[in-house]
Amino acid sequence: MYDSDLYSIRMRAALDGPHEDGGKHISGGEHLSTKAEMQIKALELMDKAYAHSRGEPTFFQLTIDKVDEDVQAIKPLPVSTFHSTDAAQGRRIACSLLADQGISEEVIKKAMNLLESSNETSGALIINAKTGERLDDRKEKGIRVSRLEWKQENFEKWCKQKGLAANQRMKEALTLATKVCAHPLTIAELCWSDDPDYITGYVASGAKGYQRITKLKKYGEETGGRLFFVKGGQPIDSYIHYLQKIPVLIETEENYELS
Ligand code: WAQ
Ligand code: MG
Repeated sequence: MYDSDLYSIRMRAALDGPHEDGGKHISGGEHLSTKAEMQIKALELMDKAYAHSRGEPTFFQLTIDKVDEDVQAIKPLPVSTFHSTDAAQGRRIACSLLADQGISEEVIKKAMNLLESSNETSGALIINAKTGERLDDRKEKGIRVSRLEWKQENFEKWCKQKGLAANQRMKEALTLATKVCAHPLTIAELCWSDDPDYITGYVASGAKGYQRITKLKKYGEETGGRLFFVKGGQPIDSYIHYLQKIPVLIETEENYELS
């Protein structure tokens, strides 16, 4: 199925010291790569960190791990777009899309408050969809989803077929949402960027796909993040293991190899 060794490349960058010493999160990024493409991917991550609208990092870390686990190939979630006139309307749309997944008004309100007040998280917060309680114990670090990739060429072809612009942000976010929503514990994801210059966000679910909302925050704001709403009453250790460790490639055709 997949005959080449794979490497997980992860990057994190912060301002005024590393995250663990209180530095401000600037940027993170992750790739799955063959050895041949490792340098290109590492350079992409450097570019991402050092040309960032949240500021110029003073700390940058790159970690490379050889991947031993078997790769799972999954189809991208279908994409739909909701046009909002401003952030307030966008949030109302997001609330109704989350309610479609059976999440109560009270839990959605709690969740919105969490994202509205969060500008220091570098990962996602895992939320019990029934109670709104946070299930991971990672404080402002959250859980970073890693080991995921969508080959650029396949992504561009797929966008053309679907009549979508091949937007890199969407590529990253749709890759992540597809991995997250492929797990049976995930009910939905809510995301908007913490970058002040990016205001489009989304609600994603296995049931309804990747639902973009064109304006989900005010231009210039640095609050944002990711919430994963999960079924309650289940241990989340293996869920976290899946998010961090199981390699996932987005497959759009029979041939989904990275090279
Ligand atoms: N795993 C977990 N959480 C993450 C990850 C990850 N790999 N990457 C980012 N986050 C969290 C983290 O808290 C960030 O601060 C926050 O999400 C926002 O990340 O047009 O660009 O990369 O369809 O700033 C969505 C819409 C864009 C794209 C989201 O998020 C579109 C975006 P950012
Ligand atoms: Mg960001």
